[in-house]
Amino acid sequence: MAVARPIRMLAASCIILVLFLIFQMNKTPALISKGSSSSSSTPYEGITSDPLKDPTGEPEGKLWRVTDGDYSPGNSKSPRTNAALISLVRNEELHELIPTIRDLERTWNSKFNYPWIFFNDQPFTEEFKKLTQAETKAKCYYEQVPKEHWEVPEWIDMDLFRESAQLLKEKGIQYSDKISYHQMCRWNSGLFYQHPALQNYRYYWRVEPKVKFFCDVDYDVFRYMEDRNLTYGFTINLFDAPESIPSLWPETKKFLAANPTYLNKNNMMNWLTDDQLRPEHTEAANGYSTCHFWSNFEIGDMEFFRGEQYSAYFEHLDRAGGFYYERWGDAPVHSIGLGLFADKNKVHWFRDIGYNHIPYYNCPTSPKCSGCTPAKFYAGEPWLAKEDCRPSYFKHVGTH
Ligand SMILES: Nc1nc2c(ncn2[C@@H]2O[C@H](COP(=O)(O)OP(=O)(O)O)[C@@H](O)[C@H]2O)c(=O)[nH]1
Ligand SMILES: [Mg+2]
Repeated sequence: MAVARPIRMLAASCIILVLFLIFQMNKTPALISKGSSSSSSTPYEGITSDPLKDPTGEPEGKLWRVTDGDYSPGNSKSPRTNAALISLVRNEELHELIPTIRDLERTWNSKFNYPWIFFNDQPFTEEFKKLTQAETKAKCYYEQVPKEHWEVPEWIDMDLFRESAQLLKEKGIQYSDKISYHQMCRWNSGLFYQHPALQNYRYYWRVEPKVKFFCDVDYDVFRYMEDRNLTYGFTINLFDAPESIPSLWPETKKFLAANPTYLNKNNMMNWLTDDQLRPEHTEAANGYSTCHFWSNFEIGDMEFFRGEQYSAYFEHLDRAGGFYYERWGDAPVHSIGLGLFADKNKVHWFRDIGYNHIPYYNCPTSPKCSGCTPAKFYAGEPWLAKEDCRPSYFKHVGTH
């Protein structure tokens, strides 16, 4: 039986519409695009193109280069400032760490020779020490985390921890039942800068095994921080899983109510509480957008973390128990601390440092870079694109 023409047209239109929708769902989304808000049909107001598509050069102003002084390792009169490359790592990760050290030495540290300090809750093996030191002319130090910084605090109820961990696991929160992951997050949140081996250092650059660096950086990054009195530098800005931090923002609000003068007048509250880019995230995290500096890369001023505001904030969070009863990460904790107590003009996006920790990238368009695709933000499934919080950061804070 012949199908009437209008029906044929309708069927064809439906097929075209379905194909179009499938294409839209599968295509790689524009990095800086509309908000994923289902409740809002208005475009996300903010930056419309990924700044990494534009050519990236070196930052402006005076930069310290190898030609500005004698950066040989061990030269106490070098222009180096008091800073170190730091890495918390397990002995078993040695072979994932070596290529990372090699990358960072090749692109940067072989020029400036800042010391490396490795941290571990266990003693490092002789093999670990030998193979890491062999990758750099700079001095390497091997430090154990003090027991009292790593152990679960006495006020944590372990039965409650196990129960909560199980619930989080059922919600698909990775590592929620792995106690060492909670210990690591807590240490990175509020204890690393209290380690005796770091007491005489001001700046740190955090490095994790398996991360990659792609671009030659020809200036002393730590002097860059010092000369501009910067507090913190990052490469990637991401959303977090709200289920891992439901009470982090409510606890933060309690802390702020008790300490209203701690809030920096130039804070980043609008970024922390953005409810436009991913409203359902902000709602699920009880008012926090979950946007954070991805802390597997960070270059920071420990004076900020050791300062009155952040120290008191960490103390409050630590007592609240969320490092164990939930799975608070050091990334949201550092980020909220910075967003509230630091001056937003003292936080810097190191757009020129090509970086990858699986699965996200910071890959600038620059002849100094190789091995990554310029402006490609992630590798893997297309849904990863929506974890990008840079549009919100650029909108509320800027691209500096
Ligand atoms: N020494 C030590 N390092 C750890 C432990 N757990 C994690 N780390 C380190 O902490 C960092 C973050 O851990 P990782 O497994 O990469 O977490 P992810 O990046 O969130 O998947 C890495 O540098 C790890 O080497 C631990 O129990 N002991
Ligand atoms: Mg990692």
